[in-house]
Amino acid sequence: MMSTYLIGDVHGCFDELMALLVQVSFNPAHDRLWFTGDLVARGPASLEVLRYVRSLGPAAQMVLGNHDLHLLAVYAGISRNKPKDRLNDLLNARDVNTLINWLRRQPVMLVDNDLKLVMAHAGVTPQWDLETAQLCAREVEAILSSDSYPLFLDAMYGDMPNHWSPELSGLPRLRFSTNVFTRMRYCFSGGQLDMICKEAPSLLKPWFYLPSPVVEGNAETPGYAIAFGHWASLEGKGTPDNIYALDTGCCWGGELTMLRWEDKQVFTQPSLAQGVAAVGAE
Ligand SMILES: [Mn+2]
Repeated sequence: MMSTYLIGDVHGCFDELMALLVQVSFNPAHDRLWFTGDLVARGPASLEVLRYVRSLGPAAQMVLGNHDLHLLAVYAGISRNKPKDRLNDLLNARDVNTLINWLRRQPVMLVDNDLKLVMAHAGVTPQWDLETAQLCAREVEAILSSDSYPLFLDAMYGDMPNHWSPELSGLPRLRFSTNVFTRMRYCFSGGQLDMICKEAPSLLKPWFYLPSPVVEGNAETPGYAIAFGHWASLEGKGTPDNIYALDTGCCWGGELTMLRWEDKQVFTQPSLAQGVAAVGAE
């Protein structure tokens, strides 16, 4: 029987990923994996993780995270390669060009209409219904997979605009969408994104505490569940029904979490790294 496994931020923790897949006797001929993104950076084996996930072909799907986009920007010469990201093996690999070109063609949002399930690295803003989210995802994916993707990578950093409007266009629109899919944590009560605070001042709420048209559905569209990563300090807890936080900070000495969608059973693999620093925020 086929199973669908949703896996939180791997961040180069290849050994922990393998241990999780052994726990459930993962079989790429029958099962599928959905990754919340941030496959790379911080952990010891980003190169091995990318090679492995790519090698699975249609058995594995992922959404892009902020660290995946950062890797693309480093490779394009737009961002600086920081030693703490531990990307040198990957950047110097003989197949780096293949891996980068594969990575930039991955989506920022996955939708399964049978499972009624949506996945994005950071989440989906409550300012969007499913149709709008899919439109905005396709726009980001189109430019990232095109030849002009360095232009987009150069313009994607920045915190404004922080409020959705269908009138947004061009690079500001792409930047808003990218921030939603890959960086968002808190929103103001009107749904505007706050891109600065990692702690919660009183005016801010986690995005998933605001009513979401995606989760609630409407007369024409049923509600969908949302799975996301990105936010390790949640420790996978505190989200409403039908919203699943899957990043449990493996690269910070926490654990790698995997949710089997069909029966909602959770599998975890503690970090195998020795002497990892205290749990970080990203
Ligand atoms: Mn992450």
